[in-house]
Parts: sequence; C-alpha cells; structure tokens
Amino acid sequence: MKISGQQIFDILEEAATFSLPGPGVTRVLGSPQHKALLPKLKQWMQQAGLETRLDAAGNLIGRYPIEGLSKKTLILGSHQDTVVQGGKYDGMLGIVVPLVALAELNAQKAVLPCNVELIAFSDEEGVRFPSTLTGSSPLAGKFDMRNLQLKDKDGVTLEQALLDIGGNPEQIPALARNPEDMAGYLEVHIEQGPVLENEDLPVGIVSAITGIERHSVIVHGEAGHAGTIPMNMRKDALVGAARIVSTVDQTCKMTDSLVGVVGSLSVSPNAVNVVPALVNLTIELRSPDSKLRARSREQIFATIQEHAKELNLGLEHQMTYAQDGVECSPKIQKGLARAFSSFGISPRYLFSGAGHDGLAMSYLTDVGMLFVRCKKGVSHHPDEAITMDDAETAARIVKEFLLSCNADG
Ligand code: HGY
Ligand code: MN
Ligand code: MN
Repeated sequence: MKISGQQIFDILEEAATFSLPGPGVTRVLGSPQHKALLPKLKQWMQQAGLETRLDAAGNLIGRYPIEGLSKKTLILGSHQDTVVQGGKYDGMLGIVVPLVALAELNAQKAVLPCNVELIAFSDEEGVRFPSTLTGSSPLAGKFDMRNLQLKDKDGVTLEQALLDIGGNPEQIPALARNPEDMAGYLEVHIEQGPVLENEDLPVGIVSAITGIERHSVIVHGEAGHAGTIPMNMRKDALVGAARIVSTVDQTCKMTDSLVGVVGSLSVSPNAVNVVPALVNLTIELRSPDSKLRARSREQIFATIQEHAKELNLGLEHQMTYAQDGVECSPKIQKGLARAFSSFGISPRYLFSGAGHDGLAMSYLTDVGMLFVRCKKGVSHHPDEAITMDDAETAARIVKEFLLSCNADG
C-alpha cells in the first residue's frame, strides 16, 4: 500500500459498497452496513502497518507503529458514517488519504516528529440520532452521556447502536484524552463547495469552521375532514409548518453570514383528504458569528410563535445541538502551507460552511483541515466527485506535513 490516486480510489470504491442499496452511499451509525465496514477498515489499517483498536465509542483507531521523536500524539481522521444517499468521499476521504500516507511512511520506516494516530470516527453526521460528533466528542471529554438514550425513528437507542458495532458505551467517559498529550488534529475533507474548483486549485487550507445549531419542532393542529371543515375553522399543522419554512428562509436571506434549512419534515396522518394534525420538522442554522446566530434564532422563534397563535396551533420546540464556530490553528495552517509550497502549490485559505469533527476536537487540541477540490462543489449527494490526482496530491501533502510538523511548538 503506497501513495497513489489509484490506490486511494480502489479503497474508497470498496468502502462505498458498504451501503444500503439505492443511489449514493447510505451508511449510518450502527447500521449493518456500518458494522460490515469495520473489519474491512481494520484490515486496511493493518495493511498500512498500523496497530488497530476499536474504542468504546465505536471509533477505529490505527496507531503508527514507530514511536515519534516527541511523545505527543497528532491525530489524523474523519468519519465513517454518511448522510442518506450521500457521496463516497465525505468522511472516508479523510480516513483513506492519511492511511496511504502513513503506509508509505511506515514502509520507509520513517521516524516522525511525534506519535501519530489515524481515527475513523463512528459518527459525525448525526443522521440516525438527533445528536452529532458522537465519535470525536468523547475524546474531547464533551460527550453527553444522556445522548445514549436518544432514539432513532424505530425507537432504537444510540447506546444499542454503539453496542451493535462493538462499542462499550458505559466506558465512553474514559476516552477523554489529556490535552497535554496532544500535538494537534488534522482532517482531510472534500471542500463541499465550489471555491477550489473555480480557482483551479487541487487543495486548500481551512481557516475556520462554521458554528451550527439544530432544533426539533412539532406543530400541533387538528385532523379533520378536508371537505367539510370551513377554511377559517381549521387547525392545519402543515400551514403552520409552511410558515416556519418561509420564516427560516427569509431570515437567513437577510444576511450573507447566516444559512439555514428545514431539512426534514414529516406530516401526520399524511392523507390526501385529511387536514394535517401534526408536523415534525427540524431547523438547522449555521454561522461563524455565534451572536448573529443567537439573534436570528430569537427572531425566527418569535415569528413562529406569532404564526402559531394566528393559526390556532400548538408548538413544541427543543434545541438538540449547538456548537460555536472554530478558528483553525495558525501552527497547523503554517505547516500545511509549508507542505503546499514544497509541491509548488500556493496556499488558498478558505472558511468551512460545513461542520466537521474538528468542532469537537477543538476542545482538546489545535485543529487544522486540508480541503480537497470537489466537482461543482456537490456533496451530500450521489454525484459527489473528486479526481485521483487531487486525492494523490492531498496524500503527498499529508506525508510532507507529517515529516515536518512541529509537534511541540
Ligand atoms: O452537516 C455538515 O456540515 C457535516 O457534513 N456534518
Ligand atoms: Mn457531511
Ligand atoms: Mn464530513
């Protein structure tokens, strides 16, 4: 196993087969597809010469076998899970690119400036359960053990899902790392945006990662005969939900540094001739500016309450996740820029509108990210695409970064 775009693609193509049938890749936390991937991932890590173990949160860890000059540990990694009908690269690219870089270094018996671990985090997307960063937050000592009782749409708990993949949930608190032992965290990820492609650059250096919050909202109306109830006497939950969707959309369009979406919505009883009684929906807001995000949240929910009152509807609301934005480490950005210049690539710094495991890892250590160009910026979609050359360039940059990283500075 060595650095080559073909090698990276061979592994990514095989990893993508561990998916539910259907367009794109669907591999959510604790699913049979996720469980089936783990032994394969372990085999790839061992082929690279890494010493592997599965931790209590279902993270698969591969430790570089040659002790570093410094006793501190640099963690490389990304997430094993995907969204529903997502792409082959979101997550897995950040596992496979460092994997082949470490394989080549190990083959050359390279002694690195510090110890290195590659971590395939069990869940970052938070698609199956209303939580996120379930793999990385325990390492930062930020996992809320109450999350173990969160249930998916079939009533299965997060705790059971972790047990199903060989995790040991009750031991999660013991996963917290000592910041003193850390040299930093570096994640390779597709850009999931159009900037690098527009500027014809293969890779970029992330300057900051956006802040994110998620809400679950239930709109309570009253079912009724769609033909006989006069319009002004209806309690139509879906009309209320429609006002919520447009309120989120209009509020976010008022400023460039806020984005938001009602990404999931379900109607009941969901019948053609019944006035909707109940709507479950989620609201997600993102901004690098936490104060703006908080002000906008208040504005949105005040408007939503007014609409509910006008339409005679009930509202239930819970913020299920909130994470401030993170500045990336200048030290790691400098190390990446040095590696870029060794390949004659001018460093392009850019902001990440997507959330990543670095949001959790920033509570533990310095974080940095290397972005890889992706076709038309498409992601969270079956058409997500990168090139073999760019994947290979990213691996060579990671190798160069590892050889020259400043572990103690
Ligand atoms: O949603 C995100 O930004 C990331 O893909 N989890
Ligand atoms: Mn994603
Ligand atoms: Mn991702």
